[in-house]
Amino acid sequence: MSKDISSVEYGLEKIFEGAEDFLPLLGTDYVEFYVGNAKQAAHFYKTAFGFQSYAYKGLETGSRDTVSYVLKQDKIRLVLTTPLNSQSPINDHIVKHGDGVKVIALWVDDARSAYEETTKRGAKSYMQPKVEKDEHGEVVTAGIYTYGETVHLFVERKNYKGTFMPGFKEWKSDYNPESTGLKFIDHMVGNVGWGEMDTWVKWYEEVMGFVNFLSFDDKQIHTEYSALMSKVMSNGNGRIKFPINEPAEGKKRSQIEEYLDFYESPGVQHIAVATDDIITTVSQLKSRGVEFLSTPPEEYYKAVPGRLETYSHELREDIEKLKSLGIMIDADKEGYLLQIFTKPVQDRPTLFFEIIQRMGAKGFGAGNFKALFESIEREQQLRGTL
Ligand code: TYF
Ligand code: FE
Repeated sequence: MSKDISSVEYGLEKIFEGAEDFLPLLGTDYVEFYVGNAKQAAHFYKTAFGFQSYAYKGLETGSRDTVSYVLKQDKIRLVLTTPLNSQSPINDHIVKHGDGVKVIALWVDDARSAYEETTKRGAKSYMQPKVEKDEHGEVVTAGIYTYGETVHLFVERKNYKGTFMPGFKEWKSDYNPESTGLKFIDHMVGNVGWGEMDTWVKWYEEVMGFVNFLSFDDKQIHTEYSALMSKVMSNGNGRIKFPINEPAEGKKRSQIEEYLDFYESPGVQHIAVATDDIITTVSQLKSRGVEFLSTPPEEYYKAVPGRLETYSHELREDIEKLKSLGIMIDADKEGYLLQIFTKPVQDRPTLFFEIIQRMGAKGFGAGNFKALFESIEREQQLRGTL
């Protein structure tokens, strides 16, 4: 039941009217990265992105095999994990994929039920329900595999009052760079292999009870050189949105193929984080050394006023300011959105971040796709991977 951008009915409540949601999700609980050096990665996310120290587990807390740093910014929690010896299976993940996202943790009221409902619909188990306790209460977690080696962990914390989870201690630091205004995770995108997109669309529909509420085919998403397809999956209350990309045939190697080659499997391509003041956020990120894709050309910005007029939306921000920062603008029936993309945040050209400010729009910036992909291709050109 995929819909075209121009005809889509965004009201998810309507799609779900009358239907029982067998997997009620309260939001994204956290995102866990497996990295080669969590201590240094934590410093990067604090210094460059404005995350705050939140929780820690490692040798000092009795964790002999792994160390994890939990960082927080408003509703966003990132966990950075590194193995402490060669025995940990996390090493294999890092050897194969480089640094990347292992866990997309979803906040639920009942982790046992989430595990049961999804595994009985065909999900491959990653971890059976596990109860962890300390003096602050208990957390129940359970996990299933999604694309590649990526995992969805269900986290039930309604009976927990401590910091993050049992096993972690509060992480107090004397070094506390200011927030950059990042608020919550808007969506997380997965890249899957040739011909696999519809398999995963079906998987999210059947196993997770999601709906495919937007689709972009290779006719909409292409440049002179490359193409891709994308379908957006959403849960019932619209809080969780997972677009899924698949490469498509083009004259040259698409960014999705480049990702698959370097991640050596399907995996998380980008994490989109929301701000309510993208000009301040992006100015801050840039001044702290976060690298963004190159600015769209002059003609791109010339076309923006017309795009907004089509839907009679008035741009509240100064377009010159947006242009000087390289922020892109797209509009749909409901409103407009502002977005910009970082370069990959590790040496392999795999994971990157998107900064997004929604001014009513519920789309994903389809009007920006061409400019964005051309910008990505300029990077691919430099890497010799186009
Ligand atoms: O999430 C999205 O759909 C937008 C656009 O490889 C996008 O952020 C789509 C595909 C892609 C990069 C960005
Ligand atoms: Fe996105």
